Amino acid sequence: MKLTGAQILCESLIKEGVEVIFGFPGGAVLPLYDTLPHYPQLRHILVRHEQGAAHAADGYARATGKVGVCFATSGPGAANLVTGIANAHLDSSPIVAVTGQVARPFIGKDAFQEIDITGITVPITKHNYLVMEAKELATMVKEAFHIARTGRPGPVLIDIPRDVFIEEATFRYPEKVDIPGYRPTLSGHPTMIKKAAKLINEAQRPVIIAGRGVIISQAGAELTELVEKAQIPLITTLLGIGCFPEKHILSFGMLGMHGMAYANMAISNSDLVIAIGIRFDDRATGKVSDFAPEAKVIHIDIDPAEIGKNVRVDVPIVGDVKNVLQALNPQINSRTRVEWLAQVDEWRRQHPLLDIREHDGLLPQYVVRQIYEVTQGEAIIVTGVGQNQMWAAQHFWYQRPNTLISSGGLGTMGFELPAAIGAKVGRPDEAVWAIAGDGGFQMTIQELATAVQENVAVKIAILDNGFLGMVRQWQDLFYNRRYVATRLSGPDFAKVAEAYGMPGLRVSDKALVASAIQQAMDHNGPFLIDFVVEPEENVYPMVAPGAAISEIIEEPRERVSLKVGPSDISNL
Ligand SMILES: Cc1ncc(C[n+]2csc(CCOP(=O)(O)OP(=O)(O)O)c2C)c(N)n1
Repeated sequence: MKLTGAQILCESLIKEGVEVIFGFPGGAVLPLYDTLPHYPQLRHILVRHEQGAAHAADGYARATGKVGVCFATSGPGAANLVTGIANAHLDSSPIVAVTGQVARPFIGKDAFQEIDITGITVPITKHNYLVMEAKELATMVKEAFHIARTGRPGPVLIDIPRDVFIEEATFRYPEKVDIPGYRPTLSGHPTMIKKAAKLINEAQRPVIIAGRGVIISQAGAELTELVEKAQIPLITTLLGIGCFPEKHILSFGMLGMHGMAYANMAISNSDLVIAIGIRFDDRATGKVSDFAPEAKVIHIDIDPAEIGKNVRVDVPIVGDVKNVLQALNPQINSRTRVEWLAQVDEWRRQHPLLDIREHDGLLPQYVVRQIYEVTQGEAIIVTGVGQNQMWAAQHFWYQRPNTLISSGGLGTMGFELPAAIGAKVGRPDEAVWAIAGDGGFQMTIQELATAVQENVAVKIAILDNGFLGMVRQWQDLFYNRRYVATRLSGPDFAKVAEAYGMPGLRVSDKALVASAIQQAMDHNGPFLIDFVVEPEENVYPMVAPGAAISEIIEEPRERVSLKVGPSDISNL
């Protein structure tokens, strides 16, 4: 059967199970857009900026575990995807980005809207393709999806010249993929697994640090078995949050710069770190030479490039987390670790993170806590970057995988709204809340129009402190309170929401927070709340940049006077 390149692309996407595309048209992709109406199975969501398309595809991928897809035209359209592709790359999120390119005879001639997007995206994609013949397209799409979703997932870009969309070729979708040189190692080496089991069985003060690799590998059950059988405190990275129920008695929170003090102390005093599906990011490890100084390190990861990259490793295990844990768990002895757990628990009691000080004004932590209370923890939270991100991680208890969606590696302000739109499109059954800072929100604010036009019922909570809060916090703590370029004016976001066609509320009174959240939940459509919060609140605890994670700056004690805990916090 002969089809045009555009038809081949659409047929191939359907074969891959694609249902939604986030995109923005232009000249080079016009033949593709002209074909789309013939494929009603493919829902196209028109964003307002291509960065939004890439983030939405990323949010969709993280919320569903499927590959997210975005389209953009050549030149500026493709360039606008770059931040979103890099974001997906650093957080191992599987997306396929399709870009139009100028027609083949114009390539390399600085033609109108020509950029070398395959060149630009080499370091931020897992792989990319420039399709020079329509007959190659189906195989390339098949490979692209295979590469994006297997091994360590990540973004793949397919660049298609305008005339390739029009060229005809025989369509046959390949059954199988064969990419010599790309064979992710799935099973861990038995000798290494045996060594790891021995270390775990002999350890006196072990900790597990679990990351997004556990979520990607869907290894929650295997992780729980290991934690409970060996009675090991479980700590997560930011992106690992949700891989293990945070209300579980053996869950000891998040590590790192704004991690729980007791998690950082447990790691710093441990004799064995079992790192599972993590990449030892510097925000997690702090000063590497002082990281877990007394511990041996077992590192399980599917990407061999991660092993030994940042932290010395005693037992490397390259493989898919689920497979490795299935092989490891039977070799682990059931045992108790009364003293060690009592010690870690004692640190948890000495350094409670859950306190919110008594204050007449509206504290941002209080808003996050109220979202937790009103949703009863049943929501997907998509964060911006900065203080709002850390409070969302600290003051909400995540019980399920993929319920915290956050830009961890790249730290991309503006991720929250488009990624929340993607998450809600992928999981319409879930309540999806974007928790934003007023700075980051203004970077992709235009996607409010996308939510309205497509009636995507995201709920948006802006923690509006009138500052680029996290940067102001660094100026406060490390630059003698010289607030340069961090005071931020912004609009009344509730009015902006209304102008875009969705309801908006502006809340500065503590007493009205819960009812506003409830009102948003009850509304059948997108809804925005502009929470005008205390402008100079800081995130604690904090480890200063470059310091060891054991050097924890805690909230000044006199400010912590009232405990406002969620009703079920006694289960912790
Ligand atoms: C695109 C981008 N530019 C700059 C930064 C640096 N940065 C990190 S946090 C932050 C402040 C964020 O302010 P806001 O969005 O208001 O959130 P808050 O920290 O106040 O919660 C900045 C500027 C970034 N992470 N991303």
